[in-house]
Amino acid sequence: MIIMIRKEKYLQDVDNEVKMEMYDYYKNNKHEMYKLIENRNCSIELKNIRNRLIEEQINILLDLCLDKEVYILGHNNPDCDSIISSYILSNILKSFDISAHFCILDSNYNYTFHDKKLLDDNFKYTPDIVCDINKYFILVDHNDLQGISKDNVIGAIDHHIIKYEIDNIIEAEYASTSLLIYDLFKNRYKFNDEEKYLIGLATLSDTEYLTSSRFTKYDKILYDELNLDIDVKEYQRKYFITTDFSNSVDDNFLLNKKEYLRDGKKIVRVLITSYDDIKLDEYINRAKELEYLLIWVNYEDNTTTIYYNNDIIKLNYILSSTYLVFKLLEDYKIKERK
Ligand SMILES: [Mn+2]
Repeated sequence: MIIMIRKEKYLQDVDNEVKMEMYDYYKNNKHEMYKLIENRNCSIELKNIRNRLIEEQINILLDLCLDKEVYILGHNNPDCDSIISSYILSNILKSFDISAHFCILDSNYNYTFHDKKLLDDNFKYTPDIVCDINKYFILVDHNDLQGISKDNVIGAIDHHIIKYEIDNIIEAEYASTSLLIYDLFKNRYKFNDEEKYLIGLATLSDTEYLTSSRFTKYDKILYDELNLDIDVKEYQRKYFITTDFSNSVDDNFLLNKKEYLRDGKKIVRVLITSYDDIKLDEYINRAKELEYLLIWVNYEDNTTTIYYNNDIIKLNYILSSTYLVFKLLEDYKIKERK
């Protein structure tokens, strides 16, 4: 197959007015560079360097795609953000004359039940189903290999913690990968209204409908830029799936638990989401018996209750990220000791 490339279509000039010495430091320390790119909140001094590094990373990624047939892949059990970011990125690459496919793998890639209705109602495209993984992939919304050979992965665009399994990663703390892709490419690609709508939906889904702490003021600026005509509360009522309390407590513990390793210690956390606190005590008692960490989020009152190690912590805001709950527990312990 012959693929025609017009490189000038995407290449952008990078800002030359950065402090070369500092720039070289990051350029020569990939680990440090990724960490700088990750942090949207970096100092003003570093902002230009960060921007330049990001633009260069995009150029590197696009360069690597030029002579290849590229498959854009989200994580397994894909959610709205995985599916939409792979779809959108494939459109962007195609606009640069890159042969790109938005895809899923043939096993373990059913849409997650959380987002199935949201996708079924709003997303009309079908991904390519890939059986043979001997292809070139760009990963979106995750950055671990999940069985794919490192040599077959060109790069990744993601908003989760970097696992350092692959090269050429653009990872930053955005509300959704879709919103990150929008920000990365908005000067190079003209997003149409439908694409903006889909990016909005992925962002709603990844932020519990704009209520989670993951949705920062920077994300809000970008989200507003999409200029969507969406009644968020209505979408939340329609599509946001909270814990099904017709299940037994133990079934819900099983369905909503995840294991974490923290300072060498295994912690099992259960995340329960609800519109009231009626069954809260029952769940706390069970978490106590099992010695689990329980995070209970009430989306009606916008409150969070955390049970861990015989302590109950009540928050007057939503904190559903387990990672942030760990940080909160650690801070709380330090304050206790003082
Ligand atoms: Mn995501």
